[in-house]
Amino acid sequence: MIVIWAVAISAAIVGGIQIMSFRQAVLGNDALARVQARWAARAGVETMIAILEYHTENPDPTDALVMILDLQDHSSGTLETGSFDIRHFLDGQEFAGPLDEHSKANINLLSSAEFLNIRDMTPDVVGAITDWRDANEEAGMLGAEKPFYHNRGLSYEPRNANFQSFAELELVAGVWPEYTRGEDWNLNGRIDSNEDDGDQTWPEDKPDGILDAGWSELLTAVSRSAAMSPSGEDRLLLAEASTQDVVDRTGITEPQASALLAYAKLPNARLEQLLSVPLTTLSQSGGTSGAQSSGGKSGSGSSTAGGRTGRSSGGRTPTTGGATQGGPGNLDNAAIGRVLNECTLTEFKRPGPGKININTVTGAVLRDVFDMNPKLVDTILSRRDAKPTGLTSLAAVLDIPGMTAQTLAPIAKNLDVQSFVFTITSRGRSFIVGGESEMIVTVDRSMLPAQVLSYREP
Ligand SMILES: [Ca+2]
Ligand SMILES: [Ca+2]
Ligand SMILES: [Ca+2]
Repeated sequence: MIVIWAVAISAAIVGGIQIMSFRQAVLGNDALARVQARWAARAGVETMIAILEYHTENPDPTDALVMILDLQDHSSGTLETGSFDIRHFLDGQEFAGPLDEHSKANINLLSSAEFLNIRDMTPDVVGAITDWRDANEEAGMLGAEKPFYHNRGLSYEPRNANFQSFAELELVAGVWPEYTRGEDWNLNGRIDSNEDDGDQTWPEDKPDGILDAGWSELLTAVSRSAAMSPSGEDRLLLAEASTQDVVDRTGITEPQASALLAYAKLPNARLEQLLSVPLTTLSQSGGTSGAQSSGGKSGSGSSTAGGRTGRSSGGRTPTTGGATQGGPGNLDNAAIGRVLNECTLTEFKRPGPGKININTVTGAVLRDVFDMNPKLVDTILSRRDAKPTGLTSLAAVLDIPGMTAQTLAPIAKNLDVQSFVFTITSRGRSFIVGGESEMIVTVDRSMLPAQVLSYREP
């Protein structure tokens, strides 16, 4: 009897231990899968950062796309225990690689008129955004400053400085997440299962395999300016440069360089003006505001053909009305491009809001923020995409048929040909079933080592 009992009890104990260790093994397996997935995602992030840093150290001013393509080519990878992939959605299309924040317009740079072009933006929301951003405490006609938020029992008030993140926009009076996020409810720039299943789960979405991410597709707060030019050097500050410095840096002639320096001394000089007004006209506008504005008008008012001839004949005989014999001669498009890329009028102190990269900007931004003609936008994008090296300067945009100096001039101050800040949304998977992990990391590559601006794991 005792023996039988002993056997029965031992059997029960062994059975119990077996169940327990099986459960622990499952738990251990889950934990292992999670750890492996997380490190796989991290491997993706590190790969992207290494590529961004490589191109900061080895810039190629003759190829505006080389870094973007390099990021794309390494956007997925396999490790011993898992894999990663990095993708993002923009303007109805999924792209491999990290998101270029410079493909969007920076909230901190847009004018009220540009904000109003965006769908679902109303004048009161634009007023509140402006008040949030400006340093003063005076509410605009339709705006909202501190008292507005206090009277509604909110525990926060406007920053009165630049937006630090896109999500901060949702704190502004009258802004709803439905507008800012659209279907991208977790703001990761990627389509998640709950964002593509209709109203089965929150949020409501159109289950069409396309991510419509509302304003977050158009706007960013984290693109940054940098001192770095496409050639990798700090931009040349014209206020402190000699004629020889300008010649060495841009390859323009000495008379052209001194004309450029003369123009740079004028109080309301802007380098983008070179895109629409010949250098001879600009440098001879003599600093009197009247002469300058008439110079601007005659430049941008002349027919496209006239303007183009004026520039492209540069270097030979100046044909512009005001040019005197032996004048500097106008710059051709390539020279204008080098001046815009390599020179600056303002000393770089710290990173401010970044410009849009014409090489990665989406059609949606050009159409819906800058109100550009959709046909022209299609032409710009198809021409750009057909160029294996992309657009290496803003002047190259002028070579696109249908693009005129008048169309480009008003938005040129927002445009550039390079990008510094990227958001890497890396999804890691373990080879053990069920292990998945995501990391969203925003990186600024304008300094070495690259700087991580934000990091989250949703
Ligand atoms: Ca304010
Ligand atoms: Ca998402
Ligand atoms: Ca849903």
